[in-house]
Amino acid sequence: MARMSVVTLTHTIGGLVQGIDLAQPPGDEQIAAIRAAILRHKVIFFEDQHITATQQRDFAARFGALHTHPLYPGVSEAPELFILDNHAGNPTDNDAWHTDVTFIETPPLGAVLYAKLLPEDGGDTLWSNMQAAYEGLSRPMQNFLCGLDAVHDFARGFPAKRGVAQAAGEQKYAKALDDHPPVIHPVVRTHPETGADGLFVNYGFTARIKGLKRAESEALLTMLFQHIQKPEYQVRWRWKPNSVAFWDNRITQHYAVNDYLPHRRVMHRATILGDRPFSPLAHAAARQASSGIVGSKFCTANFFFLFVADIAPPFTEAGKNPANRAPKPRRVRASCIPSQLWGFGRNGVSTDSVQGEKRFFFVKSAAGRAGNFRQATPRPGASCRPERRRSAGRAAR
Ligand SMILES: O=C(O)CCC(=O)C(=O)O
Ligand SMILES: [Fe+2]
Repeated sequence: MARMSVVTLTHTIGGLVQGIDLAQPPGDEQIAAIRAAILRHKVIFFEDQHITATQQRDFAARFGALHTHPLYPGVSEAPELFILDNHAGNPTDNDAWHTDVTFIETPPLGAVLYAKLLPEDGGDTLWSNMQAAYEGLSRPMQNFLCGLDAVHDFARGFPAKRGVAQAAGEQKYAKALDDHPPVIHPVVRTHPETGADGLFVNYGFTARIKGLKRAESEALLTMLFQHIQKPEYQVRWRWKPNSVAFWDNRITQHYAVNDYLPHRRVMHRATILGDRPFSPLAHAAARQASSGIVGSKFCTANFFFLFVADIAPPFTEAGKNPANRAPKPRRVRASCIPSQLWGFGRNGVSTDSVQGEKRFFFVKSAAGRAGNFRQATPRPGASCRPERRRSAGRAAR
């Protein structure tokens, strides 16, 4: 079997993978190489791939559980895949910058998109690198953003009048709306595998920034939505029949160019579920807590008391197994943490994926009340990352 290699497409984002035939189920080593390529290039492309819907599904499933879209029509042989069939009667509605499916608690890790039928020209797709976009902001802006949360709303991305909502029919749409209340994600997300920070708000689904006045939120989001469109952060992919794109949805946004009507363009997408986004502040505190550093005993109003417990077996299974109904912490540590740590998951449960361990955070305010910690305001001058690392995500000058 040929060795896999990757041609860099831009300094910032995009790699063309060679030496892989996706019709031959890749072995563990190839999957690891593909994963590494995605982490490095953020979106990778494969050309001249002849795969069935089930092969596409099975390939994507090597990277995680698959998400079934609540609105788009599925492929009959593999209903987890959905069909984008665009033509004069159904123009694309993906001609806006977005990160996929951020309207759920655990937005996709990535997606595998396969070109089934292409117009003779046009129909390119652009991806933008959110690590580079974040690093392209000033340090004070970065520090401001990393203490914020945003509301992501299915109804913003899929209003009733949107083509896909209409095509889904009233009943399916009403159920999808009901099943997807707005969710909260940090504005800056630490990548769970690389540890890189990236912007995690998108025009498609981000409705507002929590805690800001409406005009402030709109102004800030408008600035960010514009900022991520800088060509320096992008790659533009010109599709050929049977090409595949595989992107890391945790650190990119994309845009489908709508310039080929009245011609037809058909794509199949497999979507791989990811984990709950966490902010750089939450991550820094998790690392500090897990390294056993105990903070000041005198928590101020701006700090909360943090207990970190390593529990075996996992808390989520405790209810199922009678032996584990009252899980006992093996180790409990306590620390004061900055109050802006509202990036922790709901119910005080967070996954520190970088360390590959599950940790559970029980957060109580210094005053002894269960923390309303999501609304705490950042300390002036608080910093996302006390010590800066040089990053591979920086845009070319
Ligand atoms: O059609 C495309 O090129 C991209 C569509 C899209 O946004 C997606 O598949 O997530
Ligand atoms: Fe998309």
